[in-house]
Amino acid sequence: MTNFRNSSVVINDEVANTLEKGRNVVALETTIVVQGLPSPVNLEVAEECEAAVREGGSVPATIGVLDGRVIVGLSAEQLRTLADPDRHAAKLSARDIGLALATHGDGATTVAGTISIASRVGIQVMATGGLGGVHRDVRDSFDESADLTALSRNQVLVVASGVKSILDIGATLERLDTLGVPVAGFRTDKFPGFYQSESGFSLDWKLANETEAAVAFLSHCELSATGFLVGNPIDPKSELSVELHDRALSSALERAKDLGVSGKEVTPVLLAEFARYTAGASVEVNRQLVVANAALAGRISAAIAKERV
Ligand code: PSU
Ligand code: MN
Repeated sequence: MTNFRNSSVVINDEVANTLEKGRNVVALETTIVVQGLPSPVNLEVAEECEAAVREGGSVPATIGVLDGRVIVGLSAEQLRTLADPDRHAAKLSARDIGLALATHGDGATTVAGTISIASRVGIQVMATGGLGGVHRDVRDSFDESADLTALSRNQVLVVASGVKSILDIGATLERLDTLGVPVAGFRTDKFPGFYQSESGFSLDWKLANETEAAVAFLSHCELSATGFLVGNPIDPKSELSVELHDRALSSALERAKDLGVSGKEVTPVLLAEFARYTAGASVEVNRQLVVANAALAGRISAAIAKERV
C-alpha cells in the first residue's frame, strides 16, 4: 500500500480481516464487467464469480475505482453503480489508476490494473477470463496488452483460460517467456484457447492439483519478482465450435478495422462483435470459463494460505 495515500484505498472489512489472518483472498477485475460483457449478464457473472471464490474457500475482493477511491472488495451496490452506463466508468490499466484518483474519477480495472493494486495490498491470487496479450496486427499497431508487463512486475498468480483468442497466441507465449512469467496448465499440458479448451500450443508444465499450484507459486516467489499464469481450460463440452469461432473472429477483426479503433477500445469492440456474431453464444462460454476460473483461484488461494503457515 506504500504507493497510495491511505485515504485513496478502501479495503472492505471482510477482506482486511482476511488479509491479516490467512490471506486467502482472491482479487477479481471489473473491466470484464463494465467493458467486457453485455448487461445484464455482466452483473450476474460478477456475482457468480464472487460466490465461486467463496465455494473454493477464499474471500473475493472485486476491485474498482469509484469517486477517486480504489475499492478493494466492492459491495454489490458499488458494483452496480460502477457498471451503470451513465457513470461512463473508464477502463483503467495499471498506468491510469493514479490519474483516476487525482481526478476523482470512476473506473474499472483491467488485469494489469487489478494485479498492481492487489499486490500492494497483499493479495496474491486473481481470476479473469482470458488474459490480454499481443494483438494479431502487432507489427503495424505495436498493440501488446499491459497485462503482460504487469504480470512481469507483480507477484500475483492469475488464473485464466489462456489468453483471448482474438490475439496472436504464439507471440503472447513468447513474450511471457521473455518477461519471466511462468505458464502452467491446470491438469493439462495444452495452453487453453479461451472460448475453446485448447489453443494448439503446448506447455512445458502441468499442475496436478491446487496444492502443487500453491507450492510452485510460493517457490517461484522466493526466487523471482514476477507473477505466475495458471491456464484453466473450459470444459470441452461447453466450448464454442471451431467453425463458429473462426467465422466470428474474422468478422470481429474486420469490424475493428472498419471502425478504425485503436488502443484500449480494441479488445471491447472485438468481444462485442463476437457476442453479436454468435448471438450470445460467446458470452455464455465466457461466463462459464470465468466462473470456473474464480472457483479454481479460490481453491488455489486457500491452498497457498495453508502452505504459507
Ligand atoms: N477476460 C475476459 N474478458 C475481458 C477481459 C479479460 O474474458 O474483457 C479484460 C481484462 O480486464 C483484460 C483486458 O485485462 O480485457 C485486456 O484489455 P487490453 O487488451 O486492452 O489490454
Ligand atoms: Mn492494447
